[in-house]
Amino acid sequence: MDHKKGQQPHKDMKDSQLEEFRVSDAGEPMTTNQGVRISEDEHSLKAGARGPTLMEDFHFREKLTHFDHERIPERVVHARGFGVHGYFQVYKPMTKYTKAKFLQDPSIKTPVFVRFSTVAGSRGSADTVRDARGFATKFYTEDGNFDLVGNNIPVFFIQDALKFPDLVHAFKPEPHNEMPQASTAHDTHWDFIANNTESAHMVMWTMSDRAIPRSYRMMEGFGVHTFRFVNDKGEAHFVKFHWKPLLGVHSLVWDEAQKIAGKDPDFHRRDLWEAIETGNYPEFEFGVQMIREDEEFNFDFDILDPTKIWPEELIPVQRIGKMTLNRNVDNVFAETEQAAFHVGNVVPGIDFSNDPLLQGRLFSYTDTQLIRLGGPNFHEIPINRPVAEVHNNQREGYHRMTINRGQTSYHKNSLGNNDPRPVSQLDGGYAHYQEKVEGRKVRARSDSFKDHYTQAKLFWNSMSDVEKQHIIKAFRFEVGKVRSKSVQQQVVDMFANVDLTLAEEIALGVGVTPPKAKAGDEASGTTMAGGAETKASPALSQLRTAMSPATRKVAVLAADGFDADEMKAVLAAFAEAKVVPEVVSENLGMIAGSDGSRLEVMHTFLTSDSVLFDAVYVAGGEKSIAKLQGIKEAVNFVTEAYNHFKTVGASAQAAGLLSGSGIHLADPAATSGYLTSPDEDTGLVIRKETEDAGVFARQLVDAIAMHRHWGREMQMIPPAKRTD
Ligand code: HDD
Repeated sequence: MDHKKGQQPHKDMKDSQLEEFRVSDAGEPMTTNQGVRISEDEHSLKAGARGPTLMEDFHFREKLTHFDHERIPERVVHARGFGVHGYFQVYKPMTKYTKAKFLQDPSIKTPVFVRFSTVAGSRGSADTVRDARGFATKFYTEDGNFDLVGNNIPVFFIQDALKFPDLVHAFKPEPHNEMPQASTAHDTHWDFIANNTESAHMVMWTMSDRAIPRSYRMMEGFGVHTFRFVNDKGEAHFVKFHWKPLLGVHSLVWDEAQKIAGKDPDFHRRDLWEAIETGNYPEFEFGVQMIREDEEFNFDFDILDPTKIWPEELIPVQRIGKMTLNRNVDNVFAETEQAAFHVGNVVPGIDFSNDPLLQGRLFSYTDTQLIRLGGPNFHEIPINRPVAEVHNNQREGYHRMTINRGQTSYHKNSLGNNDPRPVSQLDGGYAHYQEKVEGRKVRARSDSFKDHYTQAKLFWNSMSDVEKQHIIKAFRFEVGKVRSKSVQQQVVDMFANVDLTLAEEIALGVGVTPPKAKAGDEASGTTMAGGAETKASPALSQLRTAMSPATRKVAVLAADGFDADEMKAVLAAFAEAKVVPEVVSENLGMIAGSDGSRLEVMHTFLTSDSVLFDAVYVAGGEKSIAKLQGIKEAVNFVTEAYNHFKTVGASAQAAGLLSGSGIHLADPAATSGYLTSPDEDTGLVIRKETEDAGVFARQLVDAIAMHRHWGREMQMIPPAKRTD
């Protein structure tokens, strides 16, 4: 079970440790929890078939008692989440900076367990709500567990952990009526924001597309806080941790996200589950930004302030390793629900900084597990066990699994040979970094934390026009749902300190007075040196992210009589590019192509929906197209994909169907619809009569790789509102 001394961990080590706890019931007789075989499981024991149930029915009592206790308290935040296994490999030894063993040897595969989550919603809430996403990674290293408990947003709402309960009370459903679920679009949240202006920077991120990711596989992860790397000479560097998805950073659009919440509330977990089941393993590169100890005060932000990023252009992210997620859990409760992450789980070579938010988290995570997992032995639950051996004098408590042998359970002792004994740093003993600290005991915050707007502005300045439009709309939606005019006005006045146009647009949308204050005025808080207000950090825009068609889900709309040659060429191009096609038609079963070949239908227009796909391909073939054109849901399917800026591929034969969807091909006279020519739209891939099916298929794949075709959205925005 636990790995033997001197043996290095490998990626299967956690798996084999879990193996001891796995149970298969296949072919086994049913028993009670005492192992007594059960002969009957449908009728309780009664005095006569219509008589009272008897207390002595031990099977009934046990089954009901267990059922009554099957829930544990959900996480107070991040209640809804999904976990998967994988492994991590470093690219090159990081010995110069850290002695952490899992960051030394590129041949070692360290097992990991990752839990992705939303923050605000209950355990049964929808996946696609607007929210930050948790990105918590447990590395089962040779030196013990290292937990990186981060988010997909690199900053946080508050600077001091003492305010965390207030923040969470404000964004959770309001206490008097428990509404709304999994949403910050309500009065108390925005009242908190307007009265706690340190939140400005993170709010810019939560109102951006980052808060509606397309997939857990397509979002960045951030450790948020400043940590320390410490090498074997005791030298330290400040470090920030990053996860960079190889598929790039991609998002949903807001209308789509809301509809998916109803059509498939499990959208993100299904996406992750299916990707892993089909061998499309999500991959994330591990990045570090490092600052020398003597550079601590060289920046126009305080590196201890968790509401600040270290702009990548200033301090580059070095990619030092890669994580591959390749195994789904066997049982969600046993693994994901019982996983206990703790930002304080560090290994030699990794240490903390004095970030007051981080320091407060060090208390909260163990405390919360005590109530959730019912006692101090939660580290013995299979998913939480380190692969490193555990020896100490801790005994007893609820649900103790280990049977510790021997007479002594204290240190120091003579009766037990003074074992287990602390060891020196050379033997792997953890030694805290010896930072010199002095000060008065004060309840105060450093002046260097008082700039609340410069980086919020940096974020805004770094957005493309289309991203800015999304932010404006998100604010209008969220603040538009606030009932208090006073709170709405406060929000508008607050964000005037970030950008005046942004604030004016919000004011217009929610019907309050446009702000008078200008960004950069006194009211905007202390502006730090460096004139950062006008700067941009290009790395913050999603438009610069990696583009790939791989694992994109495409709805193939087809009916009997589809063009078999075209279909063959398209499916071959999809397979080569790892695009995932799924056939949608009127009924389940098989459909026949022009050459009699048969294709299985995976979804109908009732069981599926346009919002669940990344793109649509309307198969060629006059008969098939004519059939689809007569189905209202099929026409709507295409309309919606188009309106969500997705790739739409079709043959020119489908002009009638497309026109019903508001897409008019090469018809300069068209007055409705958004585009008149496919040439203007990178996402409209139309196969002309004579065009080779293979060429068409490759163009389709290229368009799918682009993810969205924002030119279409900019055309949809009335000219007066366009910022270009
Ligand atoms: Fe937290 C859970 C991330 C601030 C207290 N947090 C939790 C999880 C993630 C984060 C990803 C879910 C872990 C899992 O999947 O089980 N939290 C963050 C980040 C923060 C942050 C990135 C700011 C940088 N958290 C934070 C503060 C406190 C907490 C300031 C309290 C002082 N967080 C908790 C908690 C949770 C938690 C109450 C709830 C369930 C749990 O810990 O296990 O202790």
